[in-house]
Amino acid sequence: MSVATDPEEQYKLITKGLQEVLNGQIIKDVLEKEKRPVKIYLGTAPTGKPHCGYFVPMIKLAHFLKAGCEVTVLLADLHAYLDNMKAPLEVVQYRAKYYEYVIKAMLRSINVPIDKLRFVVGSEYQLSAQYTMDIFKLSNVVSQNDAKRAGADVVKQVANPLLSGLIYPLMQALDEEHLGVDAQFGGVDQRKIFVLAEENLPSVGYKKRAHLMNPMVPGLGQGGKMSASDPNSKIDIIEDPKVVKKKVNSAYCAPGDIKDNGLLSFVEYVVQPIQELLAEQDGVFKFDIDRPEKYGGPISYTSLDQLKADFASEKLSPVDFKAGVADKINELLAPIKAEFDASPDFQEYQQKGYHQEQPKAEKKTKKVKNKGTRYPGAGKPDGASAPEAEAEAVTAKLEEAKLN
Ligand code: STL
Repeated sequence: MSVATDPEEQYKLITKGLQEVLNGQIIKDVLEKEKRPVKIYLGTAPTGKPHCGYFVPMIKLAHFLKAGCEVTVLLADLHAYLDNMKAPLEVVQYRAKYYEYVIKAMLRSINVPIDKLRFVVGSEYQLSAQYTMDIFKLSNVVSQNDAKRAGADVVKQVANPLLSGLIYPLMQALDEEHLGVDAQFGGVDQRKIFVLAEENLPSVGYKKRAHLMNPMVPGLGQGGKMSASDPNSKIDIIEDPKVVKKKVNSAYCAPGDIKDNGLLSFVEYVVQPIQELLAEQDGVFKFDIDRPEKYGGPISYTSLDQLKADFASEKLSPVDFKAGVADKINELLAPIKAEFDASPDFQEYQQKGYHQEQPKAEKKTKKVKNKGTRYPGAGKPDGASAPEAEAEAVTAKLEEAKLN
């Protein structure tokens, strides 16, 4: 992979395909005036198993690295915990490791050199005295309302919201300073937190960062939905080829409909950009469908527009298109699966991180009256322990997981 050195070319690559850029001038100044690598980070909370949608941010990491940037991936373990305990402390360290292995394998699978890529686990610095003091400082300049609104698109919304949901956005803003970056990258769903960071870091003596936002790419369910309760709406990165076929076959894909079509979006936002990256040339596209002879034989597309046009006019049927997509996904996942199969560590992290994962059955919940602060445990998930014990357990469990 060749690395871009011309500031204009670098900036184009850094912002390629993004939906929105805030304060791009900060990046231009680093490239043109300071003439040093731009430092960018992507934060991810290691909760559920990474799925094929993960290729979308990975493609951007590839662009950043190709533009000579120093890229950090923050494995935000405490954020995963703060977000309604989406990842319990017992397993969050394993999930963080699993994410690291998956991300590295994904990048290697698309020929991206990862020597300039740094992984940081949040709890490594977010439990320091200085970071804690910064949360307190920020909590003195950000209103409860603003913190709540900032997290509205990111923090799971529940009937009786916990205080953790207000801390989450403050910490994300502080991560920019503590990771020492020039810019933060994420999906456009992060926008409100990004704006909170821009508006408030200067009030506690830190500089404002640039923000880079990817569009949201639809999943495989109807209306582009990806739902935790429907396992068919997401294809894991480590998935058996037969399961891939099954999930693709069950994806919503109405004949002639190119608007509400998650598979077509996948081709547009993942397959094509990866091909462009691998070929180091824009506009390349190759999509082959191994159609049986009795239905007309193999088809080969060299343009996404042609593929879309044929699907829209129903010249290309959902069945044939799905067969092509399933093959493509399996082709993309094969080298990643091979790394997984060859690495006992990779397997161990998956096993330990997700062994207790069970499909969330719709639980019948009793309507609990909001009893306010006189009842500190009210509305907490089952099994939550006393606050002091919980606090000690946090540090102990994180330490224990690190030692293992
Ligand atoms: C998710 C899903 C997602 C993004 C994130 C979490 C981001 C988390 C995060 C945490 C701390 C940071 C930055 C980002 O400093 O799409 O569950």
